[in-house]
Formats: sequence, structure tokens, C-alpha cells
Amino acid sequence: MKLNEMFADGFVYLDGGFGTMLQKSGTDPGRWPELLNFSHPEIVSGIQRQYIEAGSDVIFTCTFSCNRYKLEGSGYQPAEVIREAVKNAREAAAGTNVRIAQDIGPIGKLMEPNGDMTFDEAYDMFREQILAGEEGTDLIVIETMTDLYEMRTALLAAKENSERPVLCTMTFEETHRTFTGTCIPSMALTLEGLGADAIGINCSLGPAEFPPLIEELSKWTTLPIIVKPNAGLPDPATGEYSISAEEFGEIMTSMIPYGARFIGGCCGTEPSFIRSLREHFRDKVYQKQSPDIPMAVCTPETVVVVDQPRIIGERINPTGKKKLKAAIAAGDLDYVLDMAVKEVAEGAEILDVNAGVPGIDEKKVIVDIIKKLQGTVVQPLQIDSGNPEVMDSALRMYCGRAIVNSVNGEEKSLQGVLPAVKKYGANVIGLTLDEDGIPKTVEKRIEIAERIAQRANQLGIPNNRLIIDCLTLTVSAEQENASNTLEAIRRVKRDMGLKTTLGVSNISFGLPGRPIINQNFLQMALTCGLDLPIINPGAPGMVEAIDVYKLIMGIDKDAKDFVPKYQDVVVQPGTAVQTKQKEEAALTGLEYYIRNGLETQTRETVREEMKTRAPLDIVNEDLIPILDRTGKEFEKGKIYIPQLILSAGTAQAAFEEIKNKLQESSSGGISKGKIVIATVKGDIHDIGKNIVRVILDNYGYQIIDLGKDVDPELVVNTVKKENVQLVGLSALMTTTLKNMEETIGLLHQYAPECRIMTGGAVLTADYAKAIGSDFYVRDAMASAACAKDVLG
Ligand code: THG
Repeated sequence: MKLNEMFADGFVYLDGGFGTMLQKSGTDPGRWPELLNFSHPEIVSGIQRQYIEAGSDVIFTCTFSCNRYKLEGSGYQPAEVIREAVKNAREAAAGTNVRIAQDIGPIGKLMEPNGDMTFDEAYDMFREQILAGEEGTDLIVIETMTDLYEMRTALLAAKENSERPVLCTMTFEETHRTFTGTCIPSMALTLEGLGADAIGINCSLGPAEFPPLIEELSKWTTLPIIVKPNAGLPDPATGEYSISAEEFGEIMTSMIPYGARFIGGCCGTEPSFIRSLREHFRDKVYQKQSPDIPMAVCTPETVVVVDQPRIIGERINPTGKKKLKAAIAAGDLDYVLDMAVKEVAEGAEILDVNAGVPGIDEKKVIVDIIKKLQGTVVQPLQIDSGNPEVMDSALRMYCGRAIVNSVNGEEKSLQGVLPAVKKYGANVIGLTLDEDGIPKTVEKRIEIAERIAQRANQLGIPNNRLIIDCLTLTVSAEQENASNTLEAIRRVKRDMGLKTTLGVSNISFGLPGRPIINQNFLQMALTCGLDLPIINPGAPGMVEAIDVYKLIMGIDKDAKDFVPKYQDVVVQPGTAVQTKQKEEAALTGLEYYIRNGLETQTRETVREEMKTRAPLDIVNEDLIPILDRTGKEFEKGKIYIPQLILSAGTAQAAFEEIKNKLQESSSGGISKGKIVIATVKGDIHDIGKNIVRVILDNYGYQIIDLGKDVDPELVVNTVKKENVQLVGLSALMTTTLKNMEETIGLLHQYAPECRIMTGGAVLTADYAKAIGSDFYVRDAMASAACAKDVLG
């Protein structure tokens, strides 16, 4: 059943927090709260019934962590727990027309390229859950996701294995990003593209912090919006949340103008909160949004809006490039990555990727390249392949909204390529050519463009995802072709209202003075309305032509970009311009390799350096300062967790080289010191602790990660055995703070020299001090400062 058939027009009331209700019921949820479906079914259905009585139209099954990974060791299979949970929810809803949503939360470990769980592993776990929930539920809810890779994998698994509507929510921070760096527009573009039925935000913060997040979301989706905040922040001592039911209902109404439709609560919201929602929304009307969403291309971290000329870098294309061909054939991904990083430094905003080398497994290679690039470069990709199967695999792996290069007017191409564009929510380039090649006349090219647009629209691909390439041949052969291309661009833009792209350098094949031709043709094409020039951004004069275009057309308001970029620069016509920004952007040597995940080059450089320098000097003078600077960039919000993980991992390769060398001679410590970290006993959430690990790793400390739900004795024993000077403890629930206190007590007793830092969602500075912690770390970055304090 479709979502709009399931619910009458207007607001739909979801449920509230489950965990906090469980705590109130006096049961110990233990390590696997979902097992309460077996041991205490009456408590589970009882909570659900309270939500129904309070006015929920939808209740969620008690299955948040019912995945194979999280249930490991419980003695239960995900499917049997899910079936039991569905039974309990049905029992609670018996005799009502309340809908049952199968609840699915994060698996609990990071996916490639940020972590090591593969797409297939994650997909299989989600599919297992979805199949098990098919019987007896009406909806699928995927919630509390922080990684867009995982979110989209779960959504794909839902769409491919069930007909049930899918509600998707992610968890954002006040920075308007999830902890892995996903931004709101990227979530919206990606999930709407993949066919989600409603999207929104849950958990995260209290309702008072939600309106700006929901307002931003409302600009990027036509789907109904889900709003499910926490009841503010909990007081660590009492566990009471800061927002009352009354305030909750009141504040939630402020999001009606942003299209809030599916409303409910997360942590700390009890049935009274849902009752309050009902009361406050009773005389209000759902305000459906119809935003005019611009064409955009994205990765989780970056959105490139095509509201002005955007540069597509053309260089990752082996045609005519011997070295790149050999690298692709040999699987040398670092070579490709290096090219990508250079293109971005030169000004590319989107990267075209073509892996078409004869005799290779193109499908596998393009997937590997996409994974590699998405692990490093935050710029969106344009995938270039003539093979629909290759395109399908590439889009399946790509996280975000890509551009498909390309479809053309031939029936075979339309049928082969458009279905994948639709399924994965990509943008697509339509080439104005068909069985008879590139038409000579402008009219014919427009006809083909119209045919492609019509076919795309029929399949549900809207015009804001369609780009037309009017194609240019070299002006040396058929001269009138070039001016026809320009005229066709003008007409596609003006009459069809579509965005345009063009491989600019084709114009000059076989002629002398190519850079001059290319630069001027680019300028002419921009004037005719070219939006997405495909160029080599390192070629002389090309980026500069675009900078000038933006200046003259008033896109670069008050020359804000132009003046700083070109002041102090002596421009030699016809040569590449070395601007200040380019110099600054250009990291060099080891720093460049580490920051960009170039492991091969990192190892080579370190080995080379060790021929003339002491290994420990390289650590102290190069590696640690590089990691410090990387940490600072992260602090400033210039890079995100994935980039931090990447540089830490690459630096690890450098450390390995150095260790090998040291072992050859004598031994010696090369880390800045050991730190034990753990999530305290009873607490099974370790997101915060994992971020801390990444950051401290990145700063060059040796981390002994004891994991989650850790016994106080294990912490103490490890500290003593390893002679550790600093321990980091985290607790995410008010109920486990007492275990934090106990752990601290034992440490003080048995390892009095060891210092203790503590953090976690529910902890405050006062409370940390009260339970004997030496340092309160407000956020993960603060742990680095603390480590520096203790260990230097
Ligand atoms: N439209 C669309 N896609 C396209 C094209 C187009 N993709 C391919 C091509 N045309 C654009 N991309 C390239 C890629 C590489 C080169 C040219 C165009 C290339 N150029 C140099 C040369 O001409 O000798 C080499 C420059 C260099 O060293 O990088 O190799 O029209 N939709």
C-alpha cells in the first residue's frame, strides 16, 4: 500500500522514546533490549499501548538493534526476534487501525570507505531484517542513521525486498551535519533519489534546536517530512529531560511551516508528549512544501548546485593516456587518486571518471575507483561508461547524487541507461546524437534533446536531473558545426529550460594553438548558457575563463572570489596561472600524500627519508606535526571524520615503515603515549568513544580500545599491565553513569597516577568532577587537548 493511501491527509502521529520508557518500567534492558520481546512481552506491548492511547497513529516494533552483528552472542537469530516483536506490536494494536512500522537502526560499525564493513555485508544484514518483518507490518522505518552510506544501503535493501513504504531519518548535530559529515541537502537528494517515501530527522537534539535543521531540509525535498526530536537534554544526576511535554508540543508546531508531517518523539519523550502533540496540532493544518529544487550533484559532505558554471574535470579518462591506461590495468588506484586530487586543487568541482581500458573487468575497476575516490575526495563524480551494466554497478556503490555520462537518442541507449538513472536517483547527460551520428542542423539536435527529455520524464526523471550535451566536433573539419553547437546550447537553455554540458576541448583537435581555441570557445559557450564545461582544469586559461565569466556576469558578487585569487599574480597570457590559492591548497610531500590517502607514495617517501634522517626525527618533525595540522582542520570544520580516518590510516602506513626500520636496529617507542579508552559497563553505545579513538589515533597516540560494556576491573587491569597514564571513559545513558563512577573509584584506588578523562551525551562538567574525573571532555576534540596535557 502506498503511503498516501495509508494515511488521511494531514499530520501523522508517530510514537515517542522506547528506551526511556523501558527504564521507567523497572526492567533492566540488558545488553539486548530486543530480547524483552521474549522475556517481557507484556512490558513491550504495554508501552506500545500507552502510545496508542496517547494518540500515536503508528507504533514502532521493538527491533532497533535486531541485526546479525548486534545480536551476536545473544543466542538468537534476528528473524526470530523480529517475528516475536511484530507479534507484540500487533497485540498492542489489536482492535485499532494503528499502523505498525518495522524499526531498523544502525548496524553498529562503519561501512567502507569510512570503516571496514562492505556494502554486501551491510546489505545482507538489512535484507535479513526486512524479509523477517514483511509479515504483519505496514511500514519500514530506518532511523538514527549517521552515515549516509549505511542509510542508503538500508534503503536499497528495503526497496528491493519489500513493497512497504519506507520512512528514513538521520541524526544531525548543531553543525547541520551528522557525525560522519553528511549534510542535510545530501541526505535529501540521495534518499529522495533512491525512492524513500518520507525523510526527516530524529534523536540528535531537543525540539528547540530542530527548526533550522527542518527548515533547511524543506528546501531540498518534495517528500513528506518526519520530525522526531529528543525531549531536550537529560540531567545526568536525575535522568530527567529538560523539555516538558507541554513545551514539546508547543515548539513542534513551529515546524509546520517547514512541512513537518510525520511527528513524534525520540529519547525522553513519553506518552504525555504524544498527547501534547495531538493537542497542539489539533487545529493546525499540514503545510505541504513544493520547493523549487535546483539541479545539484553531491557526495555526503559536498553539494554542488548547478546555479552557475561548474567545472567538470575530464582527466580521469584513459583515452589517449598511456600511463593512466597502464595504471588502471594494473589496479594502481593511488595513481588515479593522485590525478583526482590534482584536478580538485586546480579547480574541478565535479570529476568525470572513465575506466574504459580494453581487456579489463570494467565493472570491478570502476567500482574500486569510485570507492577509492569517495574515501578521499569530497567532490561529486560523473560516471562515464557506455556499458549499462557497468553504470548500474557504479551507481549502486556511489554515495550521493552522481551524473551519468551518458545516454543518447538511440533506442538501445535510452532503454539501457535510463532505468538505472531512475533507480539510483542520478542526474543524466543526454547527448544530442542518435543512430545517424551528430546531426548537422540545430533543429535535429533539439529534436533529439526533446526525445531524451520526454523519455526521461516518462520514467519519472524530472528536468532538474537532466543535462543536455549539444556536442562539438573539431572546427578543423566541418566549420559550421561549431556555431551550430553554440546555437543549440542557447536553445536548449532558453526553450527547454534544461542545463547544458559540453566537452570543450574537442573543438581544437588537429589545430595549432589549441589552448587559445579552447579558452575562447569556452567563453563563447558560457555566454550561450553552458552550465557544466567538461575541461582539463590544469590547461592554461580554462579556469581563468570561467572566473572572468563569473565576474562579468555578476555571479562573483563584488569580485569577492576574483580579487583575492588574482591579486599579486602576474598573468602571462596563454600559460597556466599560479594563483595564491593554488599555492596554499597545494600541500607537498608527505603531508600531501597522507592527507590524500596515497599510501604507496607515503611509504616510498618515508623509506627515502630514512636514508638520510633518523626515523624518530621523521616522526617528531614530520608525522606528528602533519597529524596535528590535520586535527586542526577537522576542528575548524574544514574536513570531516572520513578524511580524518583516511589520514590516520595513511599515517599508520608511515609509522609501520618506521617501526620496521627501528626493529632492524634497536627498538624504540614511537607513539606519543598509550591511552586506554572504553565505554563503561552497561552502555552498549560507542559512537562517541569511536570518534575519540579516531581523533587520538590521528594525533599519534597508541590507543588501547577496550570497546563497549566494559567491566571496571578490565579497565584497571589493562591500565596496570600496560602502564598507562591516561584513561578515557564514556557513558551515554544516565543509568550507566554509576558504572562510570565505580570505574573511576577503582582506578583511583589501584592506579592512582593514572589520569581520567570522561565524556558522553548525558555527562556535564559538574557531574564529571563530582564523580572524581580529572578532565571533562565536552566533545571529541577536547580529548586531544587533554591527551596533550597529560602525555605531551
Ligand atoms: N561530452 C561528454 N563527455 C565527454 C566528452 C564530451 N567525455 C570525454 C570527452 N568528451 C571529454 N573528456 C576528455 C578527456 C580527456 C581528453 C579530452 C577530453 C584528453 N585531452 C588531451 C588531448 O586532447 O590531447 C590531453 C590533455 C591531458 O593531458 O589531460 O585526453 O564531449 N558528455
